[in-house]
Amino acid sequence: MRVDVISIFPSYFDGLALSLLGKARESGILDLRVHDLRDWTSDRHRTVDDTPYGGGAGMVMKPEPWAQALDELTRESGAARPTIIFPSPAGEVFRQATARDLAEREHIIIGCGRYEGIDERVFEYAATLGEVRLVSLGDYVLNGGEVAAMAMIEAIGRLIPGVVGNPESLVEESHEDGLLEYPSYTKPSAWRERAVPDVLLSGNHAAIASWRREQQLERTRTRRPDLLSD
Ligand code: 6GU
Repeated sequence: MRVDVISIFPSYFDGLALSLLGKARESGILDLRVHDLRDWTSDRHRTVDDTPYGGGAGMVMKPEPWAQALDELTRESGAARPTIIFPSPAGEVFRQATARDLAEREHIIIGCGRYEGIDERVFEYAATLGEVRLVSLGDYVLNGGEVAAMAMIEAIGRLIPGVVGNPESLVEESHEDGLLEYPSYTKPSAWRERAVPDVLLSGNHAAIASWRREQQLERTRTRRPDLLSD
């Protein structure tokens, strides 16, 4: 999978190379390229923003650098129509199902906006080049799309076959089956007056499986009832 990120703060993404995804990049499974939006400006000050029509607080990102960047990156990859993601608190909510869907794409472009947003015409133009998705991490506001993009890249990247060493570690996780994960324990079996639940030491695999399922349901009921109702 190829992922192109467009940002005015490309160094945000340096840390991604250090984590789990670093291995995926070295082995060629994930071709992650981070670009500076200012490289597609043509004025001396490398301007990416301007005042909003109609007035109001803050600045809006100018359309032309975005169009230049999207044109070049879609042309360059050669592949089919890319998926173009714009992280936005006004987008659809990013879920595990979203990550699974996006992990199948050949080419993803992520456009990270800053300031009060990007000129609306950029989204219309991008839709002529690929499939546009506005995606939010949740109901709170970040200063820009970079942190959200990193979360999405990590969630998507770890689902690409070969990125996570043991594929079984992907299935017994929170959200994979719509429930929260069951609790885990390791040695010692007694620690600071706290014992590991007896059933886990019993060797009875059927009993362990049903205990874990109950724990998942109970946790989901108390912490995330919304997951059970919708
Ligand atoms: Cl994707 N972007 C911004 N700026 N804020 C957010 C978000 C995204 N998701 C939650 N808050």
